[in-house]
Amino acid sequence: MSLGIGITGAGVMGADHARTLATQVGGAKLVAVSDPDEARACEVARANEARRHHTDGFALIEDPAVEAVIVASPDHTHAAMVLACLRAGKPVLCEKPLAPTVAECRDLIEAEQRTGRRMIQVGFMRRFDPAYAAMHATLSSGRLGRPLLMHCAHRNAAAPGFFTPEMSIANAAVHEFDVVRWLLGLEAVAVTALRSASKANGTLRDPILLVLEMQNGVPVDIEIFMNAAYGYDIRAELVCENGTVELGRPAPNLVRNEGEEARTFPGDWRGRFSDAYRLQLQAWIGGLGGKTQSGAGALDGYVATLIAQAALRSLASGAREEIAPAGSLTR
Ligand code: ISE
Repeated sequence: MSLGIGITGAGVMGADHARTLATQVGGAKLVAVSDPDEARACEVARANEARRHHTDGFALIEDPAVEAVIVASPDHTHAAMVLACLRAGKPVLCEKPLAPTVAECRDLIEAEQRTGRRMIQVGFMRRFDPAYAAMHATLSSGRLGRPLLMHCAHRNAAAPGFFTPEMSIANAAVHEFDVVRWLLGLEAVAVTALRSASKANGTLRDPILLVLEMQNGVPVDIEIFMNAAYGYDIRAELVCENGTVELGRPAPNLVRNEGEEARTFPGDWRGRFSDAYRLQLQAWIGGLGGKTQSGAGALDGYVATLIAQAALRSLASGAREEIAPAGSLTR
């Protein structure tokens, strides 16, 4: 039987999820799309054979044809949309961040707990990326020994026009916060953020260097560069007692031409992480209806936002900021 899925937000990610759902994922069907821009909602719905569209995300959530929801509307709408899904009893896959503030994330965890079941998955799709999964498997095999430290870089060719300085951390670096916790199985205890002398690129003033201190004394450095100009480039190398494991490069082919050899970088994350998005959606749909659900949950969304808030404080203060333990909140 095919589950009816609704998507709130018909922007870059909403349209991408709609296409992946319509063409590459089994067991579910896109039935409705919402966007305040009606023409856009209608276009994404029609292109992916969904019969219904709405200009209001809450109307989509209430739509009886919608049995589960993907929230891909702007970050500041996430908390209200997810809460509406919980009230309507509809499972939700929410794009990251779960919500921009720790208080909103905490409210969502509590609201989910009141339903008595796991209803929220957060779109930290890197957990499903084959290269990150292979890195996880290598570390888990134990052959490299214990992890000692980790290097990460997160480079975009150019930040979208709507990007604010806070979003470099609250929207982009949250991917690293989540995947590092997931890979190492350790929590972050402190963060220090350093801004570079800065490339002349307006208000973002990037790149930013973050140093996360994880439990067990494992440091992780993360470069966030939203205007790296040359392409989308995600790097990670885990340094362990007996060796290292580094994330493979996404472009498999080497092109030789006019005295040079080159690999091509994807323009943005949709190309680099297309497998991850597909596998994430398939796993989410497969896990609905009471079966075991994989992927990041509400608590993971909360922790990522908790680290992001501490990193933003560090950026403002120039000081090392401690990260409060997730405390009594339970998975
Ligand atoms: C974007 O929102 C994403 O989710 C991408 O995965 C990330 O790499 C990019 O920096 C974000 O802006």
